[in-house]
Amino acid sequence: MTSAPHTVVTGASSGIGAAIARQLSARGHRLSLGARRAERLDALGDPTALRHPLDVTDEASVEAFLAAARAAHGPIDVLVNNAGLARGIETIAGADGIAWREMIETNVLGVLHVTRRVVPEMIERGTGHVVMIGSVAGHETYEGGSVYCGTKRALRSIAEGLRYETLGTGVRVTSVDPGMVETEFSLVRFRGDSAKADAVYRDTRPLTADDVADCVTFALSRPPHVNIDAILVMPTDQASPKRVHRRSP
Ligand code: NDP
Ligand code: 8X3
Repeated sequence: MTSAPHTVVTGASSGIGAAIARQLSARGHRLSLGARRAERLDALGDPTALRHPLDVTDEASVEAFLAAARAAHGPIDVLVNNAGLARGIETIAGADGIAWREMIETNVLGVLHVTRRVVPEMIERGTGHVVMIGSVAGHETYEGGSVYCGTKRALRSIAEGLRYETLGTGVRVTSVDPGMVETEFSLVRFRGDSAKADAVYRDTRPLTADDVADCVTFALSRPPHVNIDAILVMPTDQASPKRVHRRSP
């Protein structure tokens, strides 16, 4: 890997992806940033970064994004699979299946669409690092979250499989699995209902997007013979997805 790695971050228009982009920009990475709301990528303040529309659920969009990334900065050294979402808290019995498709297409197939187009050149070059942004939800399931949790559990399997498949090639695979992080995540989950979203973070102290970006930056900055397989990072006030300590206001 060169001293200025070419790093792709999916879903860099908000929250954790934006924080990762800012931290890696400060560390001199050459960035390719994608999201559907591409206009937001300008706000990250790195004029040298490629800022390009990306919908990870659309294979043509993934192809166009990666072609633009390679044209801008050459071969990809680091891929951060961050784009993802939860939609709703319906039970299996109460769901209509539309949100399931969106979550599975984004969080599982979206990651696969990007990863399968990037890993071959990493194997060929004998270097590269793939980072998955998983979740505590991939470790413990909760009512109303079975499909979201299932997508994040799938990511753990995909990371594990990729680690076996790239063993001996020099490619590294890391999963960063956070607990509650205050971002737009809950606003998206509750379809713009800010009262419900705010209640998730009420009277407690969630992680910040930068806390998660710190973990990514740490994993990426280890020497090439060190692979951080997984980091499960929680707020001190959270013991599991639904066990959150809240202080009296
Ligand atoms: P945000 O909603 O703030 O950010 C999500 C990002 O994903 C946005 O940049 C969004 O961009 C992007 N995204 C969503 N769908 C697509 C798509 N189809 N194609 C491209 N980009 C897409 O939430 P977070 O920052 O919190 O979420 C980032 C990751 O962290 C997700 O994978 C999430 O599951 C995970 N996570 C979040 C936790 C939390 O509590 N916040 C905890 C554990 C994990 P745009 O809409 O512009 O396309
Ligand atoms: C997001 C964390 O607990 O809302 O991945 O599922 S949780």
